[in-house]
Amino acid sequence: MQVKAGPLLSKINYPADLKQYSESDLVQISQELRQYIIDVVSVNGGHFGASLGVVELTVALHYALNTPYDKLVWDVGHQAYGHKILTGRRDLFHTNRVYGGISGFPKISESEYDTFGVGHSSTSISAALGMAVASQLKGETDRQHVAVIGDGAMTAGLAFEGLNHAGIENSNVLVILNDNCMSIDPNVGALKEYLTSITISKSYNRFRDDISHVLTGLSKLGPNAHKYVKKIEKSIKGTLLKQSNLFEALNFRYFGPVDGHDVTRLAQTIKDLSAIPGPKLLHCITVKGKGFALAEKDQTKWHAPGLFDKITGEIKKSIPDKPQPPKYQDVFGHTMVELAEANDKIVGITPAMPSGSSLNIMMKAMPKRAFDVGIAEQHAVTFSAGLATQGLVPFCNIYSSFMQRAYDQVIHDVAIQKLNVVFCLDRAGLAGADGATHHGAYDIAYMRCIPNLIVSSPMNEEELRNLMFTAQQENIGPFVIRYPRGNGVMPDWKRPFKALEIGEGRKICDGEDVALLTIGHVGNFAVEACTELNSEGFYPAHYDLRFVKPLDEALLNEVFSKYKNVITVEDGSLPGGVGAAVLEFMADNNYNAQVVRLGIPDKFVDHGEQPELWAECGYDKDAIVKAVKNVAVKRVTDKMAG
Ligand SMILES: Cc1ncc(C[n+]2csc(CCOP(=O)(O)OP(=O)(O)O)c2C)c(N)n1
Repeated sequence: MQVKAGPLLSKINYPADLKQYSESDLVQISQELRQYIIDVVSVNGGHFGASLGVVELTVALHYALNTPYDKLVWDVGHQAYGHKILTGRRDLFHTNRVYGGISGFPKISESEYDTFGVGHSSTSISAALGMAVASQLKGETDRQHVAVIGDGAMTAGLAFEGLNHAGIENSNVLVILNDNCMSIDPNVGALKEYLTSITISKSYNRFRDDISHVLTGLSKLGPNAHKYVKKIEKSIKGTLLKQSNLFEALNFRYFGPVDGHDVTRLAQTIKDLSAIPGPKLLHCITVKGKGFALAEKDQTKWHAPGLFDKITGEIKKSIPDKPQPPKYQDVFGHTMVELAEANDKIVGITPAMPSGSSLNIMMKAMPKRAFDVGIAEQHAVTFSAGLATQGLVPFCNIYSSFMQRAYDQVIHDVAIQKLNVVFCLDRAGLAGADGATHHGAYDIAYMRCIPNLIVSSPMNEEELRNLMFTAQQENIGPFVIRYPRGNGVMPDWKRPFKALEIGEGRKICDGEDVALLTIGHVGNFAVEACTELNSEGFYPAHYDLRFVKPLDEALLNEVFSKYKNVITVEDGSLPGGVGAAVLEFMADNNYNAQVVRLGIPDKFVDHGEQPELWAECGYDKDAIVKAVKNVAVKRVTDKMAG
């Protein structure tokens, strides 16, 4: 649905149009931009609070900088809606995150203003530094390079790797720290406490005022003005900063904290900072959800609230007429508490996704035994490994795509040492509207090649519970359980626990001509497909592998002895996936069957609703029906003929 922009915003297609306005118009432009985001996101969905919080910063940046010549890099990119609207995509914004529409994150192929593709956090400083060093090598010394990074994203090791390097390269990098004290959930850790302390400290506020005073006058003083700033800074630095300011200690010049909602002052400050060479950090204080009262109040809920009524703030939820199956993540969350009540060795770990993973259920019930470690996937894995060396059983819950960050830790810290860490990979498979950066497409391929790992995937809620129960038993070794975003299939999911045999799959139904081999939730697509096929006279067999590693060899021997056609179905990449594992088994054991593999092809899949993407990739119910009909023989039974 197209939404009408306000009178000033409707004339801004690109930053050049924004620059036609005077500084005094920036407040109204910000208001109109904020309203436009509210209007569209309320009917279209998407991330919300983060973009509202940086409206003024976005306007100020595009007003003060010369984008796209100057390079503006957004961290994570979930806050870049205002940026998209001001850079040629206002009239496309209603297609944000929609199948075939624009991406919910900056994307190089979408616009020259999107300098770097994002979705995962904490890349902006390294990327901006790379651009800055390239400019230096090319002699483009007038070019600005700005990384906008949140206090949540700043907790990651990668951000510090970037700061550490930038501090010794004398290149033109401005890091804008967008400090709203929030990650998706409240931000955690000592860095957050440090940022709060410098924000409220009297000396820093005095320093801030001195600096802003000088900076405000700077543009009037002409090209040599930064010399004066240096002079003043120097006098303060010796006594106050170097010893006590983290960023100064890393050779950054620290400015702030400043009010991130004062658009005019921000624009002036950014202009002034452009005249100062070398690495700089501007500490902006903002409010996540700014300008939409409910979003300011419950910032976690309004991070990505879904559709809502923009007047009443009521979040729209369809009310089902019968009990619905739960989300897999909630089954994980509740089961954690149940298991941990019975086994005091169990602890829970999440890197900054308490509500996204539902570990918050355990954090509330057992605050001492569940840890949010910040956006720090590598640390989450090695921290879990450390816990496991001492006999604890850590359940480390990481979204499949974010686990890509911690691959070496899985191998080096957990698998080689055969430690009892349970990895619960949420959002495995195609994740939906977040798109290519967030699809959990590769975990089967990258996990199944690691020795000592058990890799599994439940077909439903009961199986998830049983896999979790199995994984926490003594000396089981490293154990991966992958499950998708969204709901399972069992409204009545809370069944008693049952230990499963490691590497044992199960037969769902016998059949003729062709066997379907599935792993995980997509097994339900096969069940639906079989129901439809049976009604049309096709009778495929169906097996749920349950384990990717070790594979159920007895089951596969049965399949290859009985069937000359095999169809594998997985919600993961075909290269290296379960189908590939089945082919390896077939070749290694001298079987000779026709194997068709359904799953995610060798390409990056864009955003859309999950069913749209399953259909695009060809492994939804219809695709399975089609694949079976291609190879199976139709039987006309008495029942059908009658
Ligand atoms: C590597 C990685 N881990 C986790 C996430 C999930 N995630 C998206 S936004 C976000 C919070 C970011 O907080 P912050 O940088 O402070 O930005 P804010 O939302 O507060 O504006 C998290 C944890 C991610 N995008 N990337």
